Amino acid sequence: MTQYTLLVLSLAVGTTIKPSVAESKQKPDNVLLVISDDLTATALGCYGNRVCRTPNIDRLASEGTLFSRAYCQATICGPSRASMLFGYYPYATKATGYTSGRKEVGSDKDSWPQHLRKNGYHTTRISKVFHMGVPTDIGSGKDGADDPASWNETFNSPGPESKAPGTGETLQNNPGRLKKGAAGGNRFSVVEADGDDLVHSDGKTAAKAVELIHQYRNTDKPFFLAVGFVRPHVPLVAPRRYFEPYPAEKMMLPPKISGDWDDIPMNPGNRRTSENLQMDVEQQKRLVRAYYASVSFIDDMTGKVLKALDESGQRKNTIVIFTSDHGYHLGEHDLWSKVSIHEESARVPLILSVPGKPPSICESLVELLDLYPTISSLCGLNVPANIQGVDISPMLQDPEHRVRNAVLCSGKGRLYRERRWALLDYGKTGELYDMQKDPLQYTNLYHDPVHSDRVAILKQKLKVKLAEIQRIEPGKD
Ligand SMILES: [Ca+2]
Repeated sequence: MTQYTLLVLSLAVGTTIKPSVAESKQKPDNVLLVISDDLTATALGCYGNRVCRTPNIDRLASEGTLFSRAYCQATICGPSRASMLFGYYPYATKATGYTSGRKEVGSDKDSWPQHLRKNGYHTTRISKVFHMGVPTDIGSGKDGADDPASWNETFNSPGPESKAPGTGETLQNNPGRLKKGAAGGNRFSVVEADGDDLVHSDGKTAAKAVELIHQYRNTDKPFFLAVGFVRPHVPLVAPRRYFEPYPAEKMMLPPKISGDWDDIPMNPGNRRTSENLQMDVEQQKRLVRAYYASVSFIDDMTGKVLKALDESGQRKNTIVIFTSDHGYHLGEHDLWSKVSIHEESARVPLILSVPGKPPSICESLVELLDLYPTISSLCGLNVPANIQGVDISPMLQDPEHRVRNAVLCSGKGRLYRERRWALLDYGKTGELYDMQKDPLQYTNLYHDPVHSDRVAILKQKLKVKLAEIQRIEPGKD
């Protein structure tokens, strides 16, 4: 927990507590949701990364509450976003594919933005909030699996993705680097792009957000503005200047532990490895470099959006949320990408900056599902009784506050993660980690006789949890 201790110290020394919002305010707080795509918390400075440059997100964290144990409910885009936006575990909705979740949830339920919309908010989506295919829907500028009932207005941000002019390369399945240029599609391709931010989807998204934020200053309604960035989802395409701080030869890879794979069961979630992607160490370092460049790009775009909020005078009455739909592996256990339910893939960055609340770090277990009830509560709205998250707003005042003993995440398997123990359940086999002694998950205790009772207890708790949440409760209130 050293990185958190450092951040606590810097918070204690460097910041002051913001004054409370006046009780006589005319309208409820606005809500700005910034959601990145495939962004692992481990890439952010405020979560302890000392190489990747994320000054804007770090500043937001220093002004708000950083949740150090926040988890997604699915380690792939569509189901995670459907879960977060409709307030149900994927086990309840069966929304597990290319979907917004609307079809599975039904027309009588309100999404989170729709709930705000029905209560007087002007709701806006820019780019990928519900699921969109990257790069397919981004290249064509399509809506993806959107939910029109959620929004007053929507804007897409088409971008060239791997067709962007610049220096391209294909990192995966390219031994000997015989293929030149950036291959298209959903794969580890990189473009150090010529031109400025506005060439790209995320540059356009930030510019539209800035324009709207200034425009909303003069409106009577509060706004819910959802800003979706598509980086660092592959292809890793960003303006050239974002690559410059990251020479490939200086990139560090996670330690490669001899025999690390011997106690990890083979399952479909572990399918993207250095071995089957045929990436040598240099290619792995070039991937980390391009990922960091993509993260710095969306950090810069986040900074532009926050600056507009400041300059338009609306920061003091706007709730800001920064998060991602799931995490990502950058070579831990020689794994890459998502789908795995190991820590780096299941944990997400989550920062809430709420007017009147002091900066803090909260280590309580929280889920992305909790955002819907939490923001509803903070906006003074009722919390629909049928949704499955929990209001975590008391944590903003009291970081020791707890609402759950475990989080649940699905991928190829089920993660049941308590504060100390993480059970990765694959049915007949699994993994068990002591997250206090082994936070990087190197020693699987699942088959250790010393822990057989613990495995049985955790599996039983998981079974009870799954039984509790497997259906959508009727009604809205
Ligand atoms: Ca994603």
